[in-house]
Amino acid sequence: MQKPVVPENKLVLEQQNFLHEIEKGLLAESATISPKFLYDPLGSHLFTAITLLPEYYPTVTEKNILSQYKSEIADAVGHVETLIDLGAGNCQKAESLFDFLKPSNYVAIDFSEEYLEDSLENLRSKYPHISMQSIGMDFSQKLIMPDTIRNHGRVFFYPGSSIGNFLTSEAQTLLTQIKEQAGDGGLLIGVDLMKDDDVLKAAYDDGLKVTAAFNLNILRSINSIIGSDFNVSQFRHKVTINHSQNRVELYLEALEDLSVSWSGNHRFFKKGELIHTENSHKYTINSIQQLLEDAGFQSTKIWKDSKDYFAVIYAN
Ligand code: AVI
Repeated sequence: MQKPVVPENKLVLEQQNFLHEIEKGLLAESATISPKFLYDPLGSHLFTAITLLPEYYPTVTEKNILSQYKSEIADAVGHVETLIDLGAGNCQKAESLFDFLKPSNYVAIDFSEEYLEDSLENLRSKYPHISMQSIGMDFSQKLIMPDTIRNHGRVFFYPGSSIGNFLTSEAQTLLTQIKEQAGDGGLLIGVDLMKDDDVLKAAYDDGLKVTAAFNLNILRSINSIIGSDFNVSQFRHKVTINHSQNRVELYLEALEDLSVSWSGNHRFFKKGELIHTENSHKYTINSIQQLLEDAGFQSTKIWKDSKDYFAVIYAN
């Protein structure tokens, strides 16, 4: 399968935007790297590995909710002309909806297009009656659907509580854009709910250290984008639970005094200094309903697991 052709000047512009964004984060007093850079090809595979860990409850819990309530969900969602999968990754979650939502078209959107096309190639042969399209898009910046996608019967699918990786204001902006783009359709979204610290700690700092590798890999991802010389062995994975913000926070902590350089720039890190790499917000039913309502959604239907760990919501 041929990869979509991206004009070279668009790639150069994208690289330049990323360079500015990364540089700004690295040079800030409290250094940050956007979590979107976690998902280079290796990072995407490491994330898939995380979803298979027994400690990482969100994936399996969401899967069970979708399977247990599939007929209720199908009734609530109704006709699906186009299923639009935000952050599709290996496309497996969307595939599990095909038999009960029965979309005519499937649009997979993700940041890492290379990984996406590989995933879609398998799906096309399994579901020849569904027309499929992949789009490489950083929808954290702006969600724009191509004109070729009919605006009738659009159902957005945003599983895995990925909405939780945005700051509340950013989540609000994205949900508002989804509502605008959904038209007469809606949004099927998975959200992680607030729970005890020990469950969260285990999920984000697993015994096999897969999440540590996923987090540390962001430094390699950054090296390949801006030509920096981060050495992953000089950092460790650190997880904090921020109760005032209702979120799990991921950091990389410098294990020694060190310096990192890239294209004429550099940054010193003192031993113990942190780079903030990710937030994972956890919601209450009220807080997520409020976000959806503020984004313009008028009604919500909610399904949860028996432990109240996770919720799947259809909003329209
Ligand atoms: C993709 N996202 C919802 C995951 C989460 O749980 O916030 C990313 C992740 N980071 C560490 N483990 C999983």
